[in-house]
Amino acid sequence: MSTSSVQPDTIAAIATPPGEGGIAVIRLSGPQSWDAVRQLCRLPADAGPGRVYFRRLREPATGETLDEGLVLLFRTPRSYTGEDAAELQIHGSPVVARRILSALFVFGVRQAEPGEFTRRAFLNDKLNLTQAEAVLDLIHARSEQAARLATAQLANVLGQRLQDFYARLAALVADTEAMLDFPDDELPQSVPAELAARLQTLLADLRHLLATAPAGHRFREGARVVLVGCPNAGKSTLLNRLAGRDRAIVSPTPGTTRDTIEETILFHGIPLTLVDTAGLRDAPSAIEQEGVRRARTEIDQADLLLLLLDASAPLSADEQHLLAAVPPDRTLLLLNKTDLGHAKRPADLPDAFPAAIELSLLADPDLSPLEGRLLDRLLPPTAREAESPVAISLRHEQVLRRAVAAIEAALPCLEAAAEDQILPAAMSLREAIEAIGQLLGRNTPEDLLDQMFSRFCVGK
Ligand SMILES: Nc1nc2c(ncn2[C@@H]2O[C@H](COP(=O)(O)OP(=O)(O)OP(=O)(O)O)[C@@H](O)[C@H]2O)c(=O)[nH]1
Ligand SMILES: [Mg+2]
Repeated sequence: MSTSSVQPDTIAAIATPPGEGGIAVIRLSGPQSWDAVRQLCRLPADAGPGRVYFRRLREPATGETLDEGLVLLFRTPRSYTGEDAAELQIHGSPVVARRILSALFVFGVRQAEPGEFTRRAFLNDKLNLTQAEAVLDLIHARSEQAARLATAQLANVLGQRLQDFYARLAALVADTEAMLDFPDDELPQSVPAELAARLQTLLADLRHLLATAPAGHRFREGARVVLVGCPNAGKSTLLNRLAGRDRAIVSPTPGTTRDTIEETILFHGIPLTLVDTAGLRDAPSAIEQEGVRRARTEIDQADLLLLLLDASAPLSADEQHLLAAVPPDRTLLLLNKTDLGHAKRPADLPDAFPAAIELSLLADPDLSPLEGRLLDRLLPPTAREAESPVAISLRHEQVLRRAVAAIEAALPCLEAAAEDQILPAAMSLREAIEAIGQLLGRNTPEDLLDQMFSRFCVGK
């Protein structure tokens, strides 16, 4: 979707991660890319795509050999970006890769910005915006599920669905606006009713897609799960059990954990950052006080809190303070140490919280009741039912909600079948179509694109 008439310049970047490796890849895109590579590698004048060249790469000024490697050329539009492009596969030394990149700059090539290759692919219609976003998702995927979703989105599964919505909305706008041409009092009542019915079906389909948002968000972003409680409640024991290894020190001495300890696990395909914190109490030592301060910061940042209480002792003043300090809607209460007794029960805890889970981290071989509840909180069963190859991101969700609101505004106008309601209906439908178009990258504001592509790495 080229909006700019300015001839693009030629960009280059190291596409492989920094550090040593088997190979490093330098990619170029733009009108000068073949020329620059030809000069650097002394390629034959008739060199072109479809062949792989093994060449020496030489420093332009001195002729010194910088490395040897494979050279590939791509002709517009059959490249990732849609432009003339080239790829150099060299030895995986960061020093050599940087020297070769600098040598290319001599031939009028410049360093690429983050995401600039993918942005060019988007501008040249090689990818729509949902596919460009999928490239980013795929690179950052932290679980198989996230990678699978990104692959489907890259294959344009989401794009096709949105294109279908776009086409249906465009037809609805045209048919609604056609009604404006009817002379007064001659509007057939069946027409707006038929349009309203089509709009209802479209609305249901949009809502169906919206229902995939919680899963899309979780699998992409994961969740930060923070373990809190009084000293000795069993927080570090829980971290170790969920992580499946002895990550944190466990001891009968209250105040063992002083700093926050993080461990990342995959939980049903969701990347979870588990955070063990210092036990919360009126801390006796300065070090422990700092730990308590950090624990409080973690409480604010958590997606979900697991608050551990000692089931074998009556509710203490510290525990009461804690219950008052955590947000019930983001907290799961655990009554641990049931092997030592039941001095308190779920019914003794404030009603504002969902029912507490009774368990013994020491004696229970199986934590599946806790894991089941944890999964329900992270990914509600309704979100799991909506399992589909597509799961939308936060950006998609926000824009789709705008489209849904606009359609909801248009519907009663059409259902009223009154002549003076047709124009407002058409205007609302145009708002909806604009929102769907924005998801696909049609008329997407420049600053939004900047924001999106700046999240890519250099070289992608
Ligand atoms: N009997 C019993 N002991 C437990 C249970 N869970 C943990 N413990 C013991 O309780 C003690 C404290 O456990 P930790 O996991 O270190 O507790 P913590 O909440 O991390 O404590 P701090 O780091 O001091 O805040 C250890 O001796 C654990 O073995 C349980 O279910 N039953
Ligand atoms: Mg601890």
